[in-house]
Amino acid sequence: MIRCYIGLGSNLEDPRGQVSRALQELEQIPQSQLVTASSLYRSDPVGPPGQPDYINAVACLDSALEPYALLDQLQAIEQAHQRVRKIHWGPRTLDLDLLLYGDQIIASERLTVPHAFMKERSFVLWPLAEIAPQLRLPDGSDLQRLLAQCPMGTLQQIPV
Ligand code: A4P
Ligand code: MG
Repeated sequence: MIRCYIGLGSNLEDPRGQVSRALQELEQIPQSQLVTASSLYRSDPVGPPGQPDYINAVACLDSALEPYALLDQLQAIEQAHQRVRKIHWGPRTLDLDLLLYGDQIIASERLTVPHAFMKERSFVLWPLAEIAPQLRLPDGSDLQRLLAQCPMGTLQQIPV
C-alpha cells in the first residue's frame, strides 16, 4: 500500500454536500483504504474572480493502485458529480487532486505529483497539516515550514 493524499474542492451546487459525499466515495475505491480525512474548510476562490467560495478538504488514502489507476478512480468520482470542465481554475462541482503518492515524483502530461501548486495553497496545506502535521514532501520540504510561509488568511475551518 502506498500512502496518498487527495485534495477535494467544490464551489457549486451544495459544495459541503459534494465534498462530504466524495469522502464517502473515496472509501469505495478498490484496493484502497481511506485512513482519515480533514475537517471541511471554507476558502476564497483562487483564479477567475466572481466565483463562489470553495469548500476544501484533504483525505489520506492507502492504495495498492498504480498512480494512473488511482487517477482514473478519482476522475470517475468527479464525473459522477456531473462535473463540467469549462474554465481553467473556474467553478466546479467537484475537483479531486492527487496531491501526493507516497514519496514518488511524477511528471507526465496526465499527472504531476506532487500537485503543482500545493506548496503555495493555504486550502491544501492547512487541511493536510490537520491530518499529517509531521509530513515531509518528496523534495524534503517540511510541511510546518511551508505553513509558516502560507498564512491561513481567510481560510476557515468549519466546525463539525
Ligand atoms: N492532472 C495533472 N496532475 C494531476 C494531479 N496531481 N491530480 C491532470 C489530478 N489531476 C492531475 O485537471 C486537468 C488535468 O490535470 C486532468 O485531466 C489530469 O490529467 P482539471 O481538474 O480538469 O483542470 P483544471 O480545473 O483546469 O485545473 P486543475 O489543475 O485541476 O486546477 P487546480 O489546480 O486543481 O485548481 N480555489 C479554492 N479556494 N479552492 C480550490 O479548491 N481549485 C482550483 C482548481 C482553483 N481555485 C480554487 C480551488
Ligand atoms: Mg484538478
